Amino acid sequence: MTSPADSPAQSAPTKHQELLSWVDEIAQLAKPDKVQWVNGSDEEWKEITDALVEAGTFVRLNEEKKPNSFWAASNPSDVARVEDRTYICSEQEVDAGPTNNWVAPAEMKETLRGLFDGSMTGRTMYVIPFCMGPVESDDPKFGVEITDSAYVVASMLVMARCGQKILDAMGTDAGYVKCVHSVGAPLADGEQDVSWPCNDTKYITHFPETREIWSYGSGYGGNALLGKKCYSLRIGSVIGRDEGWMAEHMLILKLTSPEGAVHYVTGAFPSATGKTNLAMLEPTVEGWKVETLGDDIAWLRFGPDGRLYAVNPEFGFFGVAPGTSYTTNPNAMRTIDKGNSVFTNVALTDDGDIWWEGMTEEKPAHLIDWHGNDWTPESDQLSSHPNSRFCTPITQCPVLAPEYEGEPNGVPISAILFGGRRKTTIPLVTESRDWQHGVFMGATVSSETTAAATGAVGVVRRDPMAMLPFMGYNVGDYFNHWLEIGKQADAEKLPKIFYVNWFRRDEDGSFLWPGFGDNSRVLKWIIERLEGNAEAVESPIGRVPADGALDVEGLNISEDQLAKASAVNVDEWLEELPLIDEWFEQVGERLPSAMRDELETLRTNLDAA
Ligand code: SAT
Ligand code: MN
Repeated sequence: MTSPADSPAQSAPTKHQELLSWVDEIAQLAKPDKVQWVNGSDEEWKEITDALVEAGTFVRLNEEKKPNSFWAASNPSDVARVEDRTYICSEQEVDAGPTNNWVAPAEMKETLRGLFDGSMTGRTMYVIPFCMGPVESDDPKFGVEITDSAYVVASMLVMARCGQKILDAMGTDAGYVKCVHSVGAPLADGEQDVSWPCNDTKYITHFPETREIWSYGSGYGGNALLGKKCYSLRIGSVIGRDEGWMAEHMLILKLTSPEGAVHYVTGAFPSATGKTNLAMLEPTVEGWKVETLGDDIAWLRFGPDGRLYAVNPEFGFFGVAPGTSYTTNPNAMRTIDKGNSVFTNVALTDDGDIWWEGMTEEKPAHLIDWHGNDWTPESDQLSSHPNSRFCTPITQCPVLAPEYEGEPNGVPISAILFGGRRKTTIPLVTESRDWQHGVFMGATVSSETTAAATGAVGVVRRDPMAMLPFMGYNVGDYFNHWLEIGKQADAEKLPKIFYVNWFRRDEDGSFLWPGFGDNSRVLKWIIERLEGNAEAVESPIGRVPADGALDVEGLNISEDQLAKASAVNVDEWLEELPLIDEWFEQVGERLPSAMRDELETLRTNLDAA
């Protein structure tokens, strides 16, 4: 530890001169009381979590229930990503595109310089070196996050590979993404801190050309853990565009058939639509095995054999807590039960454990809710915020595939799933005719909004590739990049693309498909399609399972229900066409013509049906 007065460089654990001078520059601006380099040791974890307990940010949980784990409650105004305060500051506005907020980089830097001037006064400025994925990979991508939040440090230590070993791997000159974060709550001399410092003014800003991230005013995960969405997707997608790979909002799973055939599948689903559940589902079909490699982010790069390989750049799960239970996601529960986790905005039980809506059928008789108030089952308020989160090490997951550590350059992908959350129209599963058609499916995914971002819940919006809030550049260019990727490989080496919807409803509002572990039945059909062992029929929107091709043995679903879940309803699709038209209008002039061609094909197919 050093004070800025005697320059952080003096005791810095690296000889990376450019990094040292950048850290110095930020310290000069933000004026923290001291600078601390995060080394990733157990002693450091203890020191930081002890300090968070001392400060009232963390409550240490019962060692027997959740060893080495902590409960935190945020400021009630700081509970989710703030998309309206999130900016892509490219030199040209058109490069940010119509779906992102934009401010010119020079102007935004000016604003940020004002906000960060003295913003860390009274606090420690932590420097967190981290790596996106295994540091042993052929092309490790580094980041360094500077933050004045110890909560962010603890969370980053769970979510990313951090510390001295990363700094050592960076050597004296490795490139890295500069990530600067402040909660924006300087402390005057002797001023008492609050348990969750933040600022009403928030800026989550990205500079794609200079590969920088600056975040101000929030302590919430997606706004403050800058290795998460900010780097892994927004800046990552730009690096991927420039280098010929893809950064996607996808889970990665490994499927093994009863015959022992192994396939790796990725899936893009909007935030809070069951990605974490699908990533580690317990299959209900006999003899199939599912293992996980990731629940949120996949970086897809071509391997020497011309196939696309997926790596999970993260090191933990940052999952939505409510609804997670031994019924819906037993493997997530087993992961968190091993401890070493941080829980934010859930409820605290009287015996020092945590609880949230849906964890158990029977509600505890008494809790401290996420506002810090007494709660009983009679209470008319939720005990936990709908976007409350568990933050837990992925290596504790009992179904983690050994390839997660064993294959630092990733696993070859056989299929890509796109999914939304739609009450109508979108059938249970549709196979694309080819890559371009699959890209069209992804480009037109729509979903009802969830609590993962601030704003209204349940509104249908287009969420292309589940990337709407995460694309670091123009959405039309992004679609074009997907098409270009398809041109770089032989068709038979490319993953096959499927469109799924677990959320279709009956007229009475009930879900038609049971979901959760039974989604393995859909995965089984997909794998059998890849291997040429399952029947499909052509429909106007793509190929759908032939009658009897989906394994529903032992499933309590009526034929009528199954038919409704899987139906291609031409009238509903005819209503969808103008919505897609409208969306493509919004994408604007950079929409690739191939996407319009696909829309015309769809129109023609529906007219003929
Ligand atoms: O943005 S977070 O990573 O905090 C959560 C999410 O929306 O997936
Ligand atoms: Mn996500």
